[in-house]
Formats: sequence, C-alpha cells, structure tokens
Amino acid sequence: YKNPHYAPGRSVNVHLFEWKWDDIATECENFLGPRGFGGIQISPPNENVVLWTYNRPWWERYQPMSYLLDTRSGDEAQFADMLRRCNSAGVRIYVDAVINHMTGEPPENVGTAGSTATFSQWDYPAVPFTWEHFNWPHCVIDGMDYVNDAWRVRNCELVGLKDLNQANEHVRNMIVNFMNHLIDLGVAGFRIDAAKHMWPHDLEIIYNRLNNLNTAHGFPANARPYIYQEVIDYGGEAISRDEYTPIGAVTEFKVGMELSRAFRGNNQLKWLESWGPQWGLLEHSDALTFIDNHDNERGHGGGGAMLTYKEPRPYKGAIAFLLAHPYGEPQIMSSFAFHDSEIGPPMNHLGQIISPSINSDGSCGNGWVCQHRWRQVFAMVAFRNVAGNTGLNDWWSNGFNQIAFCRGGNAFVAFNNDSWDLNQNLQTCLPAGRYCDVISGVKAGNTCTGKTVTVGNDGRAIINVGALDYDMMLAIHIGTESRL
Ligand code: QV4
Ligand code: CA
Repeated sequence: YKNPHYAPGRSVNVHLFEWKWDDIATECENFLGPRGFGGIQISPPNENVVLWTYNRPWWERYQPMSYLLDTRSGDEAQFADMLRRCNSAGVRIYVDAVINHMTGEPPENVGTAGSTATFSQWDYPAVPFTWEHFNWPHCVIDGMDYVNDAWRVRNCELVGLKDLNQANEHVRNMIVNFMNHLIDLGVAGFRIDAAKHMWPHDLEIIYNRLNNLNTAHGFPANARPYIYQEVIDYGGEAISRDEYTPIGAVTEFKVGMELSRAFRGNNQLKWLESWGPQWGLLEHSDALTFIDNHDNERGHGGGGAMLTYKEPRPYKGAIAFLLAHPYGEPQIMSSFAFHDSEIGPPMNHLGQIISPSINSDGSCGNGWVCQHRWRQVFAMVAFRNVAGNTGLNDWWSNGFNQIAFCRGGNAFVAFNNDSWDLNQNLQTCLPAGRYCDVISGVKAGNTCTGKTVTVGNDGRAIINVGALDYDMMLAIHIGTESRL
C-alpha cells in the first residue's frame, strides 16, 4: 500500500483541489503528462450535500450523502473518461476517500446526485445506511479528547459529522464496494480522509478487501492501491501516526511545519543537512510530504502557519527543497484564490464550477492559482525525475542560510535565504558544460532565458544567487545544457 505506482520516470502528486473531471483530463494531456507529473489527488468524487445556505463552501464535499459518483466535478461518465485519459497520459489518479462519516445536520437535505436523507434519524437511503450503522452512544469530539481519549476521537463525531461504525460488516461492505468501483474504473489509490478518526484494525480489514489495480489501465499485475492516511500528528496526542504506518503511508504534517519555519527565516537552512527521520519525521517510505494542504492553507484542521501561495517567494523555496530532496513522496497543492476561508471554488450563479482558463504565459486565470503551472514548481518536478533514485551528496552550507547539494551526478540545487548574496565556487557534480538555471528561466533553443551556469571539468562552477533575486534558489540538471 506504500507504492504510488507512478509510471516510469515520473514523480510528484498534485492536489487539483475542486477541479472538474473534464478539466483534469485535459490538464493530464496538455500539461501534467508532458511535464512528468506522477499523479493527481482529486476532490471527493461521491455525492455530497448541497449547501446553498453557506453559498456552496468547499467543505460541503466532506459531507457525503451517498457513494454515487456525481458531484460538481462531474458525473460517473466524466470520471471514467478522466481515468482513461489521465492513465493514457501516464498520470495516476488518487481519490480523497471520505469514509469516516456522512453529513452533519445541515439545513438542506439534497445531495449533488439528488439523493435525500433524514439526518435526525441517521438515515441515508441512497447508500443505504440507517442508525444501526453508526457509532453509539452519540457523542461529539471535544478538544481535550485529542490529548487524552483515543476512543472518543474514533467513536464520537468529528465536528458533528455522523460517525460511521467501520466495525460493522454492512458499513465495511458499502465502503469496500465504493472503493473497489473506483479501482476498477482505474484509480491508483486513496487519501484516507480523517484516518485518525477510524480504528487502524478496521481500516486494515477494509484495505485488505480492496481489488488489485486495474491492469487494463496500465498497472502491473497484483499491484495494490497506494494508500496515504490523513493523520495530523505534531506529537503530544492520544493517537500517533505510528499506529497507521503498519497499514499504509501517512501524511507527514511536520514537513510543512518545519520547512515553512525554515524558509520563512525562523530556522537556519544549514540544519537541513540532516533532513529526514532525524528531524522526527516518518521513515521515507511511510511519508506523504507537502508544504500546505487544502485545510491548513486556509486555517482549517488546526492551521499551523504553513507557507501558502500568498507568500510566494519563501513558498517556492520550500517547495523547491521538498522536491529536490530525496526524502518522502511529495505532493504539491494547486489552489483556487480566496480571501474568505469558507468560500468554494469559482462558480456561476447556478453553482457550477468555472473552469480555469490558461493565459498565454501558461499560468491560470478565472480565479485559479495553479501552483503546478508556476515555472519554479514544474521545473523542480523535472529536476526530481532526472535525479531519479540517486541519493544526496556534496552538501555545502555557509553556516547560515545558504545551502547547496547534488543528486548523484544528475542534478544540483542551491538556496540563499540570507540577506547577502551567495557567490561561491561550488561542486555541482555535473559533467562539464553550460547549463540553464531552470528557476530563473528556461532553455530556449541554444540559450538560456535566465541564468547560465558554466561547469568546469572538475564539476565546479561559480554559483550566484543574489539576496534580492526574484527567487531564492538556482537549479541545474542533465538535459538543460545550452550549446552556446
Ligand atoms: C458545526 C460546529 C460543530 C458542531 C456542528 C454541529 O462547528 O462544533 O458540532 O456544527 O452540527 C463543517 C463546518 C463545521 C460544522 C460541520 C458539521 O465547517 O463548522 O460543524 O461542517 O456541520 C472539512 C472542513 C470542516 C467541515 C467539514 C465538513 O474542514 O470545517 O465542517 O469539512 O463539511 C481535524 C481532523 C482532520 C480534519 C481536520 C479538518 O483530525 O481529519 O480536523 N481534516 C479532514 C479534511 C477536512 C474535512 C474533514 C476531515 C472532514 O481534510 O477538509 O473537514 O471530512 O484535524
Ligand atoms: Ca469515527
């Protein structure tokens, strides 16, 4: 359950938050496939309650009405088409699986597929679930439970959301049928929403009943779905991430916390020499790593002072480090712009999501941020692919906030988060030649639109990253040689 089954030569998962299936299919073909992205986390594909009362907030999708595949992102035919097209483009799809609970008791009771429910009776006929499929006695998690009561965190309601009993055979069957339907349609795995709120033993039984990935979609025989479980664990809680690593990968929230701190200038970059488990992080193969996610970029889920698209310079630095360093299985957030933390994606008066437009420079419009289309981000995806499974070598630092390292003999990166220029003769580990920095520009024909780095026969080069440069990093790798 810990192998994302990326196509060869690919890496990095991008969360296309609230995107429509048709738009994702097009993005796979036009951008993500050609640029070497490994996979996409999609928003929950199953029916959710429609909340006009709150002007269709993004979080209505975390209140399931049924497992019918019909949401604002599209219907089942569009979902199946996306899977065919993305898998053909070499890009995998991971589903955000909301299986801990159903809705709360919202003021409206019609779902995106037209299903209704009687919330006060825990009755969801479209699944079907009735009161006997939920946890009793009824209780709601309070703040202190996280510190001292694992049972309540798992058997009481998360913010009033009707809490399913995953020990019940019917509940297990409905969940397994839902997930197997998705696997058969071609998905490569799942983000398990609110995993902390379910018993690991029940989850293990559910995972073990899942089908192998669909070989008709290009997966190897006997491949198990990739499973990454959402467990927020900064330490000091009754429930630990370590209870979940025996059954799958886990979201490592400390990565975003620590890298946000460092790249905001609140911890020196030199310390990153020991980045990985020595920082109290999960083992490499257990960790799904990211800077921000759809909750903490807007202060939900405990927030945590993560860097987001709203602080682009340090954010791009943190993402570049996340992607350049071999530790973990990285994920990039791709957001829509917001001021109000509850507001949903760009929509028309019918509540339909408005597609991102693509500007002439490749960036997104219509209210979409599309971090994955920022040059500094997609260039580092290519960097990670070229680095492949090489280790980290030739670490250098100035003792403060200037660092550099190589990935084998394939790639080199330098960061400057000091208030003075980085200007050093450094070992790049690359063959002699002239290389285009992929952060400040691109290779265009035989020249570079940004900085050029000249590597000598000894692998060394003069590296310049000015304190006032637009970005704080420089990256070169095999394949970006200019022939000037
Ligand atoms: C309100 C009150 C409650 C009250 C309840 C009574 O706040 O105190 O008990 O009414 O009916 C929405 C509203 C929330 C409301 C709730 C139920 O925001 O105010 O409760 O609905 O009606 C997202 C949002 C939540 C949202 C939820 C469902 O973040 O605000 O709740 O969707 O729409 C912990 C967990 C972690 C979780 C994180 C947010 O350990 O697992 O909190 N993260 C995941 C998702 C997240 C999602 C959920 C879990 C739930 O990443 O996006 O919550 O599926 O850290
Ligand atoms: Ca639960």
